[in-house]
This record gives sequence, C-alpha cells and structure tokens, in this order.
Amino acid sequence: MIAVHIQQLFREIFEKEPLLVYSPGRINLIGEHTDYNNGFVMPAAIDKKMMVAIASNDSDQARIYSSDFKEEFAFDVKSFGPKKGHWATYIMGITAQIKQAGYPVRGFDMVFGGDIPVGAGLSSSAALECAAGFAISALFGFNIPPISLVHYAQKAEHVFAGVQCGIMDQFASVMGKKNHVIRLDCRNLSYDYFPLDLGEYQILLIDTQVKHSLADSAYNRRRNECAEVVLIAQQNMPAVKSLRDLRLKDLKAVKPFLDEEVYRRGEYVIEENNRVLEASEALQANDLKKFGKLMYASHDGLSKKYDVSCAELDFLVDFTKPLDYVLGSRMMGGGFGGCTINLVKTSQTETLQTRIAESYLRKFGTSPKFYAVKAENGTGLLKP
Ligand code: GAF
Repeated sequence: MIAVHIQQLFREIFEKEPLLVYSPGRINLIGEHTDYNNGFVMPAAIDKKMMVAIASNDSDQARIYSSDFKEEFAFDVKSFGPKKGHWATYIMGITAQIKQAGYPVRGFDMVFGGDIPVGAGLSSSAALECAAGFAISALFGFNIPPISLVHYAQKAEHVFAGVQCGIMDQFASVMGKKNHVIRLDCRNLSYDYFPLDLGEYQILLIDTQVKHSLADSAYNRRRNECAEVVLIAQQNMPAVKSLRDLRLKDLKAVKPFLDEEVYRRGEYVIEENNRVLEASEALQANDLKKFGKLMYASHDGLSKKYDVSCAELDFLVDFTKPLDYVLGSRMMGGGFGGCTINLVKTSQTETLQTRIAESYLRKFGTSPKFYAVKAENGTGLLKP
C-alpha cells in the first residue's frame, strides 16, 4: 500500500514520525474546457492518489524527497521562486500561495509519491499541490478552509507551473465524495453531489500513453481564444462576462467579426455547457444511454471544434462506437493525449480491453493502459 511505503520511506530518510495526507486524482464525466469559461463541469475524485508525509524540522529549509523520481530537492521557505518543469515547482507553488495568504510557513521535511499515472490527464499535479498544501496546513495548525486551499492550488499552477488552468482539478481533488460526482458551477463555485450509481456499468479509463508536447501552450491559447470571443461579444452585449453568458444565437450574431476557428471554439464551449446540464438530468433520471450519447457528442466537439484531441484519442473513441456494451466514450482533461473515459458494461470490460489492446498496438506500435476507477473522498489526513 502506498501510504505505508511513503510513511516507511519518510522514517528511513528523516528518522521521525510524519503526518500522512492524501489527495486524489480526478476524472471528469463531462464538461471539458468549460471551467475557465465560468461554466459547468462534472468531475469526481478517484481511488488513485498522491500521498504526502510531512514533519517540521525547526529550520527554514523545506527538504523534499520524491519517491517516484527518487530525487531530493531543498529550498529556503523564506525566499524562493518557480522552478518550471521540475516536480518541486508544484510544492513550491502551493507553499508560496500559503505564505502569500499570510500564514507563517516554516521549514518542513516531506516525502511524497502516489499511484496517479503522470501525464495521463488525471491531475496528478493538482493532487500534489492539494496534498502538499493540506499537509502544510495540518502540520502548522493553519486550518486553511478547503475552498481557500483549492484557490491556492490553482494559483500555484498558474504562477509556478505556467499553466492557466481552470479550477476543476483542484476542486475535485479537495471536495470529492465517495461514490458521487460533483456538478460544479465554476462561476460561483456552487456545487451538488450526485450519486454515481452505474448499475451494471463501470468507468474505464483508457490511457493512450502519449502526451503531445504542445499540450500546455495550446491550453493557454484556447483560453485566449475564448477571451477573444467574449471581448467581441461585449461590444454589443456589455453584460457578457464569459462564454457562459452567451447563447448560441448571441454567438451567431457576432460571427462576422470572428475568425472561423475562434468562432468554433466559442460554439463548442456553449454546446458543452448545455451538455453538462442535460447530462446531469440524465444521470439523475438514471438514463445512462442518454448520458453516453452526450459523452460521444462532447468528444466530437472537442475533436472537431475545439481541436484538442489527437489521433490516438480519436481512435479509442471511434473503436467503441459500434460496441453495444459501451454507452459512451470521450477524451478527458486538457487533451493532446492522456486518457479516454468510457462507460462500459462491467461484464464486458475484459473483452473490450483485449480487443482495444490488439488494435491499438497494431496501429500505434504501443500498448494502452486501462484503469477501472471509482469515485472517492477528497483530500484528507490519514489517521494513524
Ligand atoms: C485541465 C485543466 F487543469 C482544467 O482546469 C480543465 O480546464 C481541463 O484541463 C479541461 O477541461 O485538466
């Protein structure tokens, strides 16, 4: 078990007893690239997590050991800056945000590691920020409110990792609830939990094992394109603050003033937002078939209008379309690689895995990975 491994590693390296904190990765059932447009998303925390062991060291040094990278890193908590591209930047980022909020962070020793596959679009970085933030808060008795932790972790990603992400990943990691999905309104962070009761179906993630290098820059560019639509729309409709405030007919009205590609970005976001609302009704009505159809429609928009898919993701989604034991499939997260999320009949999961593995290997020369996941609780302290 990971918790035991991280705890033992900590004892060996630092020769004292740590506090143990976990923070999960996340899936997103539907609502992609809507969070930074003040729209709706439907994520859940999952049973794959980042573990952090922490203790104070009566100094101003943060000494960190990554169990996955088998590397140490140290920084002075009094004065430091981003270290983009290095795993430590996420921990430095959240530390900086906590300090900036006025909490007197002192030195600490930390070991971390987990079972969230890195680069698979399951938000391992958000989980690390949230786990490290919660650990620092618990260690020094700061009692940082969960929602503040979510904001600090998002800001850490902006400032220290250089990705202008929305709030979904950090929110899901902190606020997740066992056996539930969250429907989050990113405009005001109001949310509802819906039971994730899938009957004879389950959620299967299929990991393409690729992450195309343009992912981060393309992500930031999509944000700018959405902002561009809003700016143009505001000229006629000053009350519009984000794409969330636009209807398709409003967008059509400004079409002549928009680049064709930028128009498609706006169209996708407005449609996806509507899909999340439809999907949450379908889930409440236990209409999984409808939910699955909305997932396919989401992928179609992400691939053809938002242009954040890739050949590997499209292949995996297309593969499932004729199969009556898969209700829905779509790429998940930022895109350009990572996983698809699939609603699959539990009894047919092995058949699906075998068939996909063969075809994927033939086409791309590499094997995909499969993760059947469940919805779990968000960030917390592991009781000794
Ligand atoms: C990434 C981001 F971090 C999220 O905020 C979200 O925008 C997602 O991509 C796309 O829906 O995971």
